[in-house]
Amino acid sequence: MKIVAAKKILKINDQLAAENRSQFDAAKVRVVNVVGSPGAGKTTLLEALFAQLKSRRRPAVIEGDIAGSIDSERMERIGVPVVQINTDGACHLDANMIANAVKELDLTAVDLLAIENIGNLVCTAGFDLGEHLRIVVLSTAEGDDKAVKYPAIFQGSDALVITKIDLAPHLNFKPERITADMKRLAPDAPVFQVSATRGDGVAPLADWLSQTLAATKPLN
Ligand SMILES: Nc1nc2c(ncn2[C@@H]2O[C@H](COP(=O)(O)OP(=O)(O)OP(=O)(O)O)[C@@H](O)[C@H]2O)c(=O)[nH]1
Ligand SMILES: [Mg+2]
Repeated sequence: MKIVAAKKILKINDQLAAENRSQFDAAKVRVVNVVGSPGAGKTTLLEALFAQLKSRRRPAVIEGDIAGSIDSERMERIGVPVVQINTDGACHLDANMIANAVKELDLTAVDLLAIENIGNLVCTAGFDLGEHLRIVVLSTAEGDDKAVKYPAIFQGSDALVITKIDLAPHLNFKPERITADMKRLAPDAPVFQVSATRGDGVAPLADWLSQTLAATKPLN
């Protein structure tokens, strides 16, 4: 019997992620990995962010979905270059998928690459893609207890974006509860409260993202 240890697979992923990051650094492209549950509001947030950032950054997107190209079509509608990855069942993107998707992009025409990961709070936590920043998106509809129940994804993120804050009054969602949990798990990570559909809170997030990515030093 042959057993391939998960640790070995993760090690190979980490090596490929480091190669991706070197390629991004050489091309002066800054990369953000956007993670969160299905329907949390990742694509809507990216649409709102790009509207804010378009005068400052040249964005592109890699969209990860189990199937279909709905989110890529949304990006095409707002004029953002996009590559769709269909994982055909896998619950997260990995560094090899990103390496292949990047071949389809002209990195000389891009300085901000957003990767929308598969909607999942568990599998996405373990896989470095070669990004510079990871942002976890949590919508008010999911409940304010999620950082306690799914700590790894919050612990490994550089910022928490609470979305659908316009719905909070209907959902008994307490932003201060998840903010306290996030501070415990990732003390340096800022927490943003956003309504992407109304545009509330998007500007401070766009400013933070822009400044933080600009200040990010090559990691390899
Ligand atoms: N009220 C409200 N609705 C929102 C907000 N952001 C997103 N939505 C809605 O939430 C639903 C899901 O949004 P998406 O942006 O597609 O979510 P997603 O995380 O990209 O979903 P997947 O890619 O399928 O994982 C859509 O009906 C959006 O219109 C928000 O800030 N407020
Ligand atoms: Mg989406």
